[in-house]
Amino acid sequence: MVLPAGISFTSRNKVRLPAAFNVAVPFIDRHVGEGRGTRAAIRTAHETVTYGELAERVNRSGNALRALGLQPGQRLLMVVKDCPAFFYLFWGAIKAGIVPVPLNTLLRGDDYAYMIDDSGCGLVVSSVEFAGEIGPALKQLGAKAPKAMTVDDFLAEMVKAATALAPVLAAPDADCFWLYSSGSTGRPKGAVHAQRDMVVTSELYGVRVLGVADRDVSYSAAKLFFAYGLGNGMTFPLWTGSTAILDDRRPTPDTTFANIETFKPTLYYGVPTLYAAQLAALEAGPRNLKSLRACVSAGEALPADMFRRWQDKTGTAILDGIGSTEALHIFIGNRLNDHRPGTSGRPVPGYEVRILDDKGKKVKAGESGRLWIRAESTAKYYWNKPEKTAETMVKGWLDTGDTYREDRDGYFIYEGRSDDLLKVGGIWCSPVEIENCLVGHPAVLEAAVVGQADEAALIKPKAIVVLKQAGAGDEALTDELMALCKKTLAPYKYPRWVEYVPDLPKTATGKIQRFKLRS
Ligand code: 3UK
Repeated sequence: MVLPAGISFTSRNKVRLPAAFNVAVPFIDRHVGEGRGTRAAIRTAHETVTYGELAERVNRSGNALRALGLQPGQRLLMVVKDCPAFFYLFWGAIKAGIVPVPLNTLLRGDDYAYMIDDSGCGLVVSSVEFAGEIGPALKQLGAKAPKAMTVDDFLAEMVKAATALAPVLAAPDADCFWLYSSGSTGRPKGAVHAQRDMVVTSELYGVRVLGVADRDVSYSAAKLFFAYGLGNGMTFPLWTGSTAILDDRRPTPDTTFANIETFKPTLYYGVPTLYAAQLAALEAGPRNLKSLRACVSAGEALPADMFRRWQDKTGTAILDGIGSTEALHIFIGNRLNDHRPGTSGRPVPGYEVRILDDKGKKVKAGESGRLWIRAESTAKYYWNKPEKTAETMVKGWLDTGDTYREDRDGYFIYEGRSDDLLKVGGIWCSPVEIENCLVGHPAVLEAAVVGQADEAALIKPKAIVVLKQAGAGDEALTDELMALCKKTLAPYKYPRWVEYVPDLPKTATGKIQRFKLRS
């Protein structure tokens, strides 16, 4: 695939872009000019959207956003399921100079209220399915609430809007879009990404590692709101003029296998928890996965045993790679012709990596330490969080918060988080948030949450609870605690096990020592 006009990469993998630039032009508009107007950009169970239609709808969307009062630089919050309107909103905003902020669609009203307020957005557009959480969030904000509408109402605005839109030009490192990322304590942080960041991930990982090209059909079970899904299911296909498959349902073994059989994708992107469920489902009988040339996994480490079982059953490798919201996509990954199960692979060319000890010195060969990376796709800063920014983004380097070791052959082995955060089904989960929910139950005095491996060797939250009345809780109480968490928090965060103890190990300053509970 030839790079778009005016864009190149140096021999050291640095991107060169025009000084006045809008990233919607190479991702959306150029395909029409290059003769791909009638090719499918998006396929769903209900419709196909061609590149020509996409370009026109992106223009209508940008015009509609401006007509709704959004100014260049203002934020558009999107709580949108995987559907073509996600593309229209995201790219329409960017082309009109507005900053789209896609949010995790699995969160609760309280989470949304925080992000709506923190972002200072001018408009919230959400799929009608999430009204039950967005409604209360807006109510909670009262007079501070911005304008809000459903995706369907927005589509109606688009119909009224003009079909031509000139791109608003900006510098390649100008703010372009945000993604929220969670921490172990405190609220989510808006990671601000620049115009050039999607160009960098699409070319360095999408094209040069995975070989994504115009004949590929990409299907990401990981949703578009996730930086991983955003790359897999939207930016890589659009960068290469190829096709993305979208499904708005919750991914299960049944829906994902049926989609692979129907749409015959060449690339499939999942997370370990889903691969585990798919492997269990494959015990019941084979499925036709012959269209796939590669499968990718990220979000949490893929156990080596799952790699082998998947290869035995399907004949296809799962390429594990580590990425992050701040890096935008995968920066260490396995390749089709170079992979080692149980590792995250080798650094993606264009991403510098180093493993540092407690004093900030490089560790000796083979020793573990904290992984830092440097590249042109990393977030510029966290919105409104100068201290977090200063801690995490230091002289162009990004602290991943992960502990890693490099083996003798240059493969990187994940050894856990440097903080207490958990990844559950590939999505962040803060132990503190779950603990705060558990102590909201009248019977609970204190709680600590740690990760524990399930039968597929994947981490899930476990609660260790001290009751107000001495003694152990019964099964009914355990059910109540699980139900409380499911109702109050994003449902994937509930503890899968509850253990009752007389007291918790604490530091002299009263901080729970979660590491003692893990062992
Ligand atoms: C962990 C992994 C071991 C690790 C993501 C691909 O997951 C993504 O972004 P998030 O911001 O989380 C980042 C953190 O998740 N992690 C991710 N992948 C792996 N740990 N092995 C892996 N393969 O702690 C990392 O710091 O939610 C993944 C592409 C884009 C992404 N945003």
